[in-house]
Amino acid sequence: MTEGNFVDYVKLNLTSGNGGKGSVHLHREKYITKGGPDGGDGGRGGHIIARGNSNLWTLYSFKFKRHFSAGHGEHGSKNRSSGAQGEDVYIDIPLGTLIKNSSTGELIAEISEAGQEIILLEGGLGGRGNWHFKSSTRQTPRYAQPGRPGEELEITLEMKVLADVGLVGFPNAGKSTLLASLTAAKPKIAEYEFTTLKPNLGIVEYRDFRSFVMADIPGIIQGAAQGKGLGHYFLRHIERNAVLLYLIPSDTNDVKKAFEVLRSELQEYNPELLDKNYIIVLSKSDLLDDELKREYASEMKANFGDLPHMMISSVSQEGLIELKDRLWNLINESN
Ligand SMILES: Nc1nc2c(ncn2[C@@H]2O[C@H](COP(=O)(O)OP(=O)(O)OP(=O)(O)O)[C@@H](O)[C@H]2O)c(=O)[nH]1
Ligand SMILES: [Mg+2]
Repeated sequence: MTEGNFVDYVKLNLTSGNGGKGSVHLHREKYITKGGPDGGDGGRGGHIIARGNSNLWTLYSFKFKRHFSAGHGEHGSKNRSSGAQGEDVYIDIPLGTLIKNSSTGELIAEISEAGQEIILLEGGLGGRGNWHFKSSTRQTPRYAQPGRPGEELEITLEMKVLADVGLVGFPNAGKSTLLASLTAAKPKIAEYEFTTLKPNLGIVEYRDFRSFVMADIPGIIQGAAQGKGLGHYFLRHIERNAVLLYLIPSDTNDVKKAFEVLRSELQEYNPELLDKNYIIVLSKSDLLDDELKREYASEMKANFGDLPHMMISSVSQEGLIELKDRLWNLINESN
């Protein structure tokens, strides 16, 4: 399965507001017979503004509302009073969404922060009232600008579907292999480091037709939070996963140390990552003979105690069914 299958799309039609007309008005007052021009400016039309909202997780709300029109500016009036501005319309958009121009495919913006605002379409400018056009030769201009019309645009929102489980581990830990054995995804797998350069997602079919989404990301190395290896580029992908699976290969000398390095990289990047539910998984158990397996099992028990931990092999399939059960429970505890 490719990444493309996990992207949700929606098309929206946007119309910004027309600018109000400038006013043609000549000042009139008792005792002043011939006042000058005093027609005010039209108000600008409303903008259409995209706004990042961290409480939204899907594009679902747009299934019911696809047209957004901003308000028109009001016309100017006498005494140089400007027309009111047309009402701006804000479209709340989940974080991690790309906004593209539907007809050209051009990227307009990426919404990545709560409160981030981007004007997608400007409202038309209000026309200038006739008092702007007064000159020595033209004392009483009977002309004012019309407002500029609003614009129309069709945009496409593209959002990466959130993964329920994020795989965290050093390069070569076997993350992609695990994804490939639990899902129909076909990530690249190789015996060298940094085989995976961008996240892969797969759907884990679970019993009774249930399923969850697992994300495989590039390997983490010490210093990743400061940009070593593939750095920040990938850490942001696990910020949005419900559960973390720390994968540590069984040819690691010090499993506890490896786990601590992974945790401290995540912590340095974003301490909230440590609040997520997680499980520590020793991979490649097929490389161990029974005696070594027992040794690792008791070492993990001693180091991790009640923290969720287990041993698996993607090659021999050992532990994979239990792993799915445990992940399912952790995901549901997190929700
Ligand atoms: N014996 C054995 N080898 C495994 C197992 N899982 C993965 N491997 C091997 O370990 C190597 C690395 O596997 P990958 O799945 O590419 O590791 P990764 O964690 O995705 O690595 P990066 O993408 O570089 O971060 C490959 O040669 C795999 O064949 C396993 O369960 N048993
Ligand atoms: Mg990989």
